[in-house]
Amino acid sequence: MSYTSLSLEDIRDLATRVLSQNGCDEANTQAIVRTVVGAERDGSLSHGLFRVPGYVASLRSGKVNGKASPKVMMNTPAVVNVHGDNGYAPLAIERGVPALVTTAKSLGVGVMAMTHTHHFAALWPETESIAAQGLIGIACVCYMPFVAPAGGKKALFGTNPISFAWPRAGKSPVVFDMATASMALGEVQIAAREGHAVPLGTGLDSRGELTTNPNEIVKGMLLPFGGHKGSAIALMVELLAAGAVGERFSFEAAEADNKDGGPPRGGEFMLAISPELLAGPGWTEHCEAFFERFDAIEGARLPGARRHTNRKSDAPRQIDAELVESVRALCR
Ligand code: NDP
Ligand code: PYC
Repeated sequence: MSYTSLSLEDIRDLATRVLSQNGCDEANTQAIVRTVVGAERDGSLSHGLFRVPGYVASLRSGKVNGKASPKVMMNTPAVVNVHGDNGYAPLAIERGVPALVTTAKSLGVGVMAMTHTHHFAALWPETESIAAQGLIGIACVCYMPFVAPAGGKKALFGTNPISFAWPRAGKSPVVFDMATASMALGEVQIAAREGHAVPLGTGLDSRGELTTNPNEIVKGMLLPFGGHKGSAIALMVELLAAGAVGERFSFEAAEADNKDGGPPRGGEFMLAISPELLAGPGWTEHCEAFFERFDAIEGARLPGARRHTNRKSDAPRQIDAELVESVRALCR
């Protein structure tokens, strides 16, 4: 493996050039770039520059609208509807979250139903932006069928990530952001690129046999995390991110997709909750006492802590050299 050293500014410049030269307007470019740079800064390697070739493929094929202007509507006082204008998700999220936050701060809870978007990023940017306003954030999306329900050997679920962020005064939020597949597809693809085996139980080959070879899993299917329990959560994500918001299930998204390598059209479900309005004053102290107990357990760490530690460093990031070359080659 060889690496290219890039500062966060270099990463921002490269991603900006590639996206703006391949059909994104300024607003969409900047929103996507924020997720790409944030991912590389935090060490979310499967959802930073790694995704840029896919973003470009769908701009070039015309599947995704690089000049999308997402519209925010309030269907009821508690429900924020965002129509993404067939663009990438980051701009739709950035436009919708302020209305969601206002709703949750006044009613105690708000739901956001996002449709007509293409999501190819991590979910922590949206849940962290909700937590930054003192609210609990939950988000999930579905994808294309890559995951077999527990007990089955046919993919139906997407890798279906779910993220949860808990606000903390003066501290980074507690955030988890995880595929409900045993591993995100991007992580399996990176293992294949780097020639690493993955743990047994991650997925099946195309004949439905367990394998540790990531190349075989990419041709076959992933399994949910945690057997039937993860499978139930992956099912819930399909129902929330497609059924509840009125967008495509993973299998419908795949059927409608042009297979250009970029993300299919889909929706996102988001929930914001005010602990202040639910629990009343004192919730912060109460929960911080819980986190103190957690931190006292040797060997345990809070989810999100690895990323938030990485975030403090402004040193150059070491990026796979072939990836950097392939992204540079997309500049016109
Ligand atoms: P991981 O399994 O790497 O991590 C999942 C979560 O567990 C993270 O919040 C992580 O925190 C936390 N965690 C990891 N190790 C520990 C530990 N030892 N103790 C406590 N917490 C821990 O993520 P995945 O591979 O499942 O997913 C990677 C990304 O892929 C996600 O950002 C997800 O949103 C994205 N994705 C996006 C999809 C899409 O359609 N847009 C589809 C599928 C996935 P930390 O980060 O601090 O390590
Ligand atoms: O890593 O599974 C994944 C994924 C799908 C869409 C974006 N990331």
